Amino acid sequence: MKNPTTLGEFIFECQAEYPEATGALTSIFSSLRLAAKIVHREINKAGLVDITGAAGEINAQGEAQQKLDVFANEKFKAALAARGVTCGIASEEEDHYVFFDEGHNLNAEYVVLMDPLDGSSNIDVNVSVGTIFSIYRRISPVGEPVTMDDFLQPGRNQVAAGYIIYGSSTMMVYTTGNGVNGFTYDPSVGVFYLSHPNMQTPTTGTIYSINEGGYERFPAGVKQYIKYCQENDPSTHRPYSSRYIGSLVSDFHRNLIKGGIYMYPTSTSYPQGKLRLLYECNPIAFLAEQAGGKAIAGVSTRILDIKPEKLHQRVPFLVGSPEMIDKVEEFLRVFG
Ligand code: AHM
Ligand code: MG
Repeated sequence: MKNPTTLGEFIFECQAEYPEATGALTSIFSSLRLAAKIVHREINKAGLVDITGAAGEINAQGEAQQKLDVFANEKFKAALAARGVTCGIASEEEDHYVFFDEGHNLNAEYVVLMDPLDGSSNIDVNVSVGTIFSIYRRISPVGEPVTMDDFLQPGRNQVAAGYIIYGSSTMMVYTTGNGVNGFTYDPSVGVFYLSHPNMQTPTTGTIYSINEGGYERFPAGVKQYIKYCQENDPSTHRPYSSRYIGSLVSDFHRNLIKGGIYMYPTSTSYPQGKLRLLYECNPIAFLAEQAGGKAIAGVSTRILDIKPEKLHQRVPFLVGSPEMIDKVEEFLRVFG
């Protein structure tokens, strides 16, 4: 590739199209980019823990080793606080939201919600994990402490959202509501390059992703849809392939590119669903829709229209190629 566009250049060019932009969002992306590089480095040496010491142990330098999800939380939080453009964050790793009350952050307009390291149980076995983020404009007055209402906004209010996938390559994929773009990290130069411009998901696909071990506990409509996926019908390319990594970012990323459906429905084990609305489902739903896909919690329930009631709220989550979401919705409508 000749003169590849870097993530920094891309954001700068996008900002230039909006003369009224303050550059605050650009700074937030710089923070996320920096923390992503640090987490990338740390994840890539995770396999050495048996040599250098596991989480909770003291390493050769006499420092306590942190668990990687805690480490990622601290790095993203610190990077966001340092730029003075974020007034508060909410994170899967924090029970309550965190108010940044120092310096310019007091007058900042944005809040960031994140899952700093989703799927972290996969790290021990060298499987891809991800960071998920979601950015909103605050609704409380600038200069005052953030309030819970700043974080409990419906997903359709998101200004930007994205994820970092720490996979065979590390990538950042994000949207600001104007399409989805993906950037691949070159660790030798420490730069993300635009590798997947204007990502569009296929209107249908041949992959379904669900933890099928829970089959007996799923709603009837989901069970019937799984059976539909498994039926033999060459004219609709069935049976589909079952692919489930157990790492939302990785499962979604694959389906986004290849076409497919990801489901984490309600079950008797998780009556509300397992995944978290604010920092897992909403950002992924925003990306899905921006790429031409759909994301629902159930019949006629668009994820981005749900009014959140609490920070760590769980919801059932079905996301993917639009025709596949329409099909599962039909089954839910008929069988419940
Ligand atoms: P986590 O936030 O505790 O890591 O859980 C979220 C993860 C998702 O990445 C993944 O899709 C799902 O949980 C897997 O759950 P399960 O093991 O029940 O299939
Ligand atoms: Mg998570």
